[in-house]
Order: sequence, then structure tokens, then C-alpha cells
Amino acid sequence: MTTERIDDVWGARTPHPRATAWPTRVDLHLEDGVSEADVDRWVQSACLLCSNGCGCDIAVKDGRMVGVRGRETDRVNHGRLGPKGLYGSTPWASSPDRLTRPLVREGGRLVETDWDTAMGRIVERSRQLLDEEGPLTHGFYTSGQLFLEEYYVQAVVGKAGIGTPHMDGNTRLCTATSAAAFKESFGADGQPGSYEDIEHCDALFLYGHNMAETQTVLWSRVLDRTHGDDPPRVVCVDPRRTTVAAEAERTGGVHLRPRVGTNQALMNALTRELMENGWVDEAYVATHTIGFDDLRSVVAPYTPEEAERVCGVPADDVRRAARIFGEAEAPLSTVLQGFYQSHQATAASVAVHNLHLLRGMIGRPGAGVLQMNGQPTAQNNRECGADGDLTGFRNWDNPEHVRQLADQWNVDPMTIPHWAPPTHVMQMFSYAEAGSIELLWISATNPAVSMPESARIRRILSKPEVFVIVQDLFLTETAELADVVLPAAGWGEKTGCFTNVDRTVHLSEQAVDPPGEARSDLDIFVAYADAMGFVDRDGAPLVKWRTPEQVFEAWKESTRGRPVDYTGLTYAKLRGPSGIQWPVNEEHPDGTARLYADGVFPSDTDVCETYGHDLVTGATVTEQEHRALAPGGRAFLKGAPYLPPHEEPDDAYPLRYTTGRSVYQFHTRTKTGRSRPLDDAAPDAWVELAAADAEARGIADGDRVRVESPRGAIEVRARIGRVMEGAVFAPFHYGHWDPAGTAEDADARQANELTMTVWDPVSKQPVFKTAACQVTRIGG
Ligand SMILES: Nc1nc2c(c(=O)[nH]1)N[C@H]1C(S)=C(S)[C@@H](COP(=O)(O)OP(=O)(O)OC[C@H]3O[C@@H](n4cnc5c(=O)[nH]c(N)nc54)[C@H](O)[C@@H]3O)O[C@H]1N2
Ligand SMILES: Nc1nc2c(c(=O)[nH]1)N[C@H]1C(S)=C(S)[C@@H](COP(=O)(O)OP(=O)(O)OC[C@H]3O[C@@H](n4cnc5c(=O)[nH]c(N)nc54)[C@H](O)[C@@H]3O)O[C@H]1N2
Ligand code: SF4
Ligand SMILES: [Mo]
Repeated sequence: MTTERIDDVWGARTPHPRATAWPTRVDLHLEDGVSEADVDRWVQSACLLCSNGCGCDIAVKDGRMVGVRGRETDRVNHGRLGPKGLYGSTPWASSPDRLTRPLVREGGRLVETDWDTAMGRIVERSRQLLDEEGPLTHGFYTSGQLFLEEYYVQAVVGKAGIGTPHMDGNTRLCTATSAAAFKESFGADGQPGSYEDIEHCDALFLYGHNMAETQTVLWSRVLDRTHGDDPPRVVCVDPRRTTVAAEAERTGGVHLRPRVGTNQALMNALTRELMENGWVDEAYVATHTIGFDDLRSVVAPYTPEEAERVCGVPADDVRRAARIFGEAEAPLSTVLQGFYQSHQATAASVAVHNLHLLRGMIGRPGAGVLQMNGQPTAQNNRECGADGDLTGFRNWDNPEHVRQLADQWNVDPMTIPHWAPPTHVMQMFSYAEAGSIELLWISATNPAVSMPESARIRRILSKPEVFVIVQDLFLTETAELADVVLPAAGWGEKTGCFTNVDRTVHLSEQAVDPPGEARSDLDIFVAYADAMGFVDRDGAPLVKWRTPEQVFEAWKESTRGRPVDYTGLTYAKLRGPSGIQWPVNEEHPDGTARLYADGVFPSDTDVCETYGHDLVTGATVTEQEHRALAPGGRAFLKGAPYLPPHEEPDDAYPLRYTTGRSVYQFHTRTKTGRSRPLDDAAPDAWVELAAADAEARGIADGDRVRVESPRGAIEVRARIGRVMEGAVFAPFHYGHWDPAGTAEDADARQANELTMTVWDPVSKQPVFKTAACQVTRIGG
């Protein structure tokens, strides 16, 4: 098998000058023994292994998915695919341990059964709870990896069928902050920038974003600029010396290395530097923003020297980075988990918007913001509102918005929960812990590995009083604890749409049949709605659709007049050469490259998705307060002082613990762990330590170490070098699932044993990137 993209992650360079098109390069991978001539057919899709959304075709032979090829004509990837896309997209599908039949718990054990029995148990329990105790007993925890149509149906079932506010996605752990930051700054979710901005930018800032490992094809796109004529300078904000950091140094940019958990102090200093040096477009600020004076007073104390004191970043590096931004003609910023999974997540991400707004650098080629997503379909969950948002970027606190949906679904507006903010998943687990949520339906996520403070999550999922339904491709660490397990069809085994970071919508067509009795998530939610007998105001079935395309047509209607306008899209149109960027409507039939080119934002009180929050406390702004501000389409400049993380190092736990990813594994490995080349490249967990911290503890590279926080411990091997002094980095991919037997101790390697049950006050995104820990050597 050729697996060149394992060693050469980004592939051959195709450098090009600024403002010219990114050349194409088609990447292809087929299973051992299969040649292109053997392929029966190619089926149009896009890669589902990260938010980049690379267009691809699936190779089918004898009814099986046997490989993938990048789509040369797709605007996202121009033919390229990265290691996960190439080697991780298909092998899992024919893995012998796929779930092929439903399972139910009998006498403490999960046993195989038929669909009628499994669905019968769900409906019986659900009906009983609804009749006796009402909708607040039901909680839904879904994903960033289902299709748009599946979220939309789930949102309708939860909001208009059951009427529960307890519905969220693992998008809460992933991109809740991206959505929250957009809403606070601009009034509604929606990515301003476009991937083509990489071709035009003259400075590229990456905030807590290890793009080289986590969006590898996008990083190829960056490298083709930084290796071409007139390259941009790169600025990297990361406590580790990642590949991105090395590129920042090579291009004459800066690697800013803040202490883990201190982003906000750094952002305040950068903001202050723009103001002090006159790098502010006063006309733009006056016409298109509100809040300048408040922001100026918030950032006033944050001199570069103060940032040095708090963050450990040399004051001159702060000045250099601010100058690069301040003097750029087309700066592009990307933001991801180093910011989002932190205790001041929304404040720090909003600060990135502030920098762009202060300079009027938004909505123009090269000048823009990419608040990244992580999961391939996180955007769609936010759009459809199966994640604690209201469908179509509507405001749950605006009765007119609720009425629009009630009309569309033909239900009483009072059915749709809107008396309080939708419940975020951290709260949902607390309700399950306390006993008020008694039915928890988990689809396409593995919280036993991916949520913080694992011991607590396992305890809640194991409670006999909570009826847990898990819908997955495999018997995951979470499914093992369920009462009912439903076998789901995955990517390539069903049809649906999804939308990437820069609003590009792709259609992914069914290529093969699902194994055994596995069913699509769409079919499962429809079957549940039917069996429960949910009806609309006229007594007709609430869920009227049977095929993905019918759902898509209904979804489109719910977006009419909203910023997230899909009304001009059809499946037929999406079968063209490339994905298309929303909004797509009569005015923009071929899609829209950038939002806010005219400096007009969806911030009006009647339009916006939220009235906003205080970035420090999370307190909500009321409708009256919002109206009094008279935003009139202007963007908000909002600031917040730096606050220390919830847990600071002390004598017992003197180091700062942070977590993240490796290029070869995706999340809890259910797909990449079933790909030989990917799993061989990263078979077991480890932690990264700085040389000085290792030396002080007598730890050599490769030694086994125990890493302990007040909540738990792991025992893994140490890698020395990349991380800054005082910090410890652990990949979060590894739970106890270990079929190849490559783990030294599969029960003692899960990064989330150590993390905390705390979240950002605005986005409610849990904090995976700060905790205090100690490291000790346990063996060679
Ligand atoms: N290979 C691979 N690619 C993926 C995924 C995967 O699992 N594997 N998952 C996808 C998903 S869902 C997501 S959300 C994205 C995530 O993509 P990224 O956000 O790029 O990935 P992470 O490794 O979680 O975190 C990024 C960086 O944050 C840094 N960091 C840690 N603490 C701090 C801090 O306090 N401040 C700052 N400034 N930086 C800090 C870490 O050192 C790390 O390099 O990746 C997507 N792509
Ligand atoms: N410590 C720490 N923890 C983290 C993070 C971190 O950086 N550090 N990152 C967080 C982030 S950003 C994310 S996105 C989460 C990811 O965490 P999870 O969502 O738990 O990760 P996955 O392993 O992708 O789980 C997806 C599950 O869905 C299943 N699946 C795939 N396709 C389908 C389908 O079509 N239908 C159904 N029903 N199931 C399907 C897969 O088999 C898998 O079990 O982890 C979070 N947890
Ligand atoms: S960059 Fe993301 S979407 Fe593209 S091939 Fe890699 S994993 Fe798939
Ligand atoms: Mo994510």
C-alpha cells in the first residue's frame, strides 16, 4: 500500500504568487490490490474527517468503499486530500466489528435484538416519562458529524415534538465559541471570511490553531503561499513549538508563546498596541462599530510589559506581532481550540474580531476572519439548532423568531421551548446526575472519552435511573454503558449535506448499503417520531419527510430571510463541480464569497441571533438594553479584562496541563484507529514535557510517567521538547478501546481523566486546555 502522505503530510509544494489561483493537485488512495481500472463507480462526496470539507469522490468496488480521490474542481481543496482523508475515510466501514443489529440491556448485559424490540423500549420509556413527568425528562446529545438533514429532523422532533430545551451537540466542546463570538461581535453566526483569502493575505495570524496537523489540506494551501513570491508573514499563538510556530519564525513573523490559559491578557495587549500606534481606521470604526471607548478603557492597563508579566511572552514580541497586524494591508486570522477551550474563550475570540474591526479589515480579499470549526458538520448543527441554537440562526428570546418557526412547523409557539436559554450539554449532564433528566439520547459522539472529568461522566452514564440510548457505528466506550444501542449507517452509506468552515455546502451521496440492519440517523429519528405519534396543529404527522432531499427542501424554507440563506440551493445544483458557499438565494445564485463586505452586520434588535452577553460574567443583555444601543447594523467592539484560570499551579500540582490532537488520529479513533497506516503512525498515548521540567524530575525522553491532577491520573510515555516550560500537553484520542493490543495500559491513558468540569461563561464551551498537574517518573 502506498502511504506517502503519512511521512509527507502536506504533499508536494505547488507554490504560487500572491493573488493568483491555488494550483490543483489530485490525491488518490485505493485499498491494496485495487487499481483505478478496477473501480466500479465514483460517488460524489466530501471528506468527513475535519471541518475543512475537502471535496472527494468515493471509489466503490463490489458494493464496498475501497478508496477516495480528491475533486480537482472543488473550491475547497483543488484535488488534495490529507492523511486522514486518504487513509481514514473508508476502512472503518467494512470493519468486522461494525454494529449491525440493535442491542438492549438484559440482566446487566447488552444483547442483540431486532429493531421493533429496541425502538419499542425507547418509545415505551419516552412515552411514560412524557406522560408522567413531562418533556424536561428528555435530553438529546448529538454531534458535529451527522448530516444537515439529520440535525434538522432532530431539532423538529426535540423542539416541536417533545418540547424539551435539553438538546445540544458535541459542537459545545468544539465550536460553540466560534458561534458565540460571531453573535457577540456581529449579531449572528456566520463565517465572514473565505478560503481564497489565503491567496490574498499579506499576514496570517493563527490563534491557538495547529492547522498543520488539524486541517492539513488548508495548511498545504498556506505553504503554497509562504513558499511562493510575495509570501505572507505568519504569526502563531501557541504554547508549543508546532509546525505552525516554526513557519512563523521562517517567514519573519513571530511565535507568541503565552502561558497556558493567558490568551486574554495577550489579546488585550495587542489591542492596546493598535490603539497606541494609530493603527486604527477611525472612519470605519465610527461608521460601522459601537463600543470603542469602553474597549479602550478595558485594554488600557495591558502594556506589552504587563503581557510579558502575565503570559511570559517577551514585550518586544508583542510589539512585533502588533506591528505586523497594524501595518498589514490584508491580514487574515484563524482561531481554534487553544482559544475556544479556554476559560475566557468567547472574550479572546471576540478580541480577534476587535482587531479586524479596529482596522476595518473584514470582508475584503485577504482581510478577514476564519473562526474555525473542527468537526465536518459542526456548522450545520449550529444552523439547524440541534445544539442549543434556534433553527436558522434565530433568537430564542425573540417571540417573532419563535413564531416564524411555529408557523413553518405548524405547531403552537408555546410548544417550542423559549422561556429560558437552551440547555448546554455540561448542564444536561448535571441534570442527569441530579436526576431530572431520565432519558439521554446520544448520537454520533463518544462522551465517555471526549467530555471532561471522565470518571464523573462514566458515573452519570452508568446510573440505573438514566435511560441511555446510544446511536453509533461501533460499540464505543459510551455505547458499552448504554441501555439501548442503535446501529447507525455512516458516511457513504447515506445521503446528506454538510457545510465546512467557509460556508461551503457539499452534498455527500450514498455510495454503498449500510451493513446488516444499520440505519441512517435520519431514518431512526423519523421512525421514533412516527412511533411517538407527534402531530402538528392539524393532526397531521409533524415529521412529514421521508428522504434526505425532502428534508433539505423543508430546511431551505426555514432559512428564508435569515443570514444563513439556503433557498437558492438544490441537490441538483450541489451535484456540480464544486461545493457552494451560502448564502445562496435569488440575489446570489452562485453563492457568496465573503460576508460583511459592505460593513453592515446582522446586529439589529429584530434580526440578531442574540441580544448579547457580558463577556466576563455571561450575564445576558435584555431586549430593551439592546434596543437602546440602537446597533443599526453596526458591529460590537466588546472587551474583557484578563482573569486567571479556574485552577492555577500550586505546590502539589505545579505544572499547567493542556490537551489536543495529533495529525494521525481523529478524536476517539473510531475511524482512524481502524486504518492500519494511521493507527501504526500513532498507536498509543503520550505526554509532551519541556526539557527543563523533565530534567528537574529526572525524566528522559521515552520514560514512562504518571501525570496527575486533582481529578485523576494517566500513565504514559514522555516526549520532551515541543511544549513551553511549565506546560504539559496530552493528546485526547485514547480511551480504553485497544483491539490491536498496542497500548501499554489502555485503562490509564485517557487525557480527560484529568480535566475539569468548568466552562466559558458565554459560549459554555468546556475548558480542555487548562488544569494543574504533576508529573513523576514511574519507569524507563
Ligand atoms: N488530525 C486531526 N485533525 C483534526 C481533529 C483530530 O482529532 N485530529 N479534530 C478536528 C476537530 S473536531 C477540531 S475541533 C480541530 C481542532 O484543531 P486545533 O484547535 O488546531 O487542535 P488542538 O490540538 O486541540 O489545539 C490547538 C493548539 O492549541 C494549543 N494550546 C493549548 N493551550 C493553549 C492556550 O492556553 N493558549 C493558546 N493560544 N494555545 C493553546 C495547543 O498547543 C495546540 O497546538 O481539529 C480538527 N482536525
Ligand atoms: N481533553 C480534550 N477533550 C476533548 C477535546 C480536546 O481538545 N481535549 N476536543 C473536543 C472536541 S473539539 C471534540 S469535536 C470532541 C470530539 O469527541 P467525540 O464526538 O466523542 O469524538 P468522535 O470519536 O469523533 O465520536 C464520534 C462518534 O460518532 C460515531 N459516528 C460517526 N459517524 C456516525 C454517523 O453517521 N452516525 C452515528 N450515529 N454515529 C457516527 C463514531 O463512531 C464515534 O463513536 O472531543 C472533545 N474533547
Ligand atoms: S483536511 Fe480535513 S477534510 Fe481535508 S482531507 Fe484532511 S481530514 Fe479530510
Ligand atoms: Mo472539535
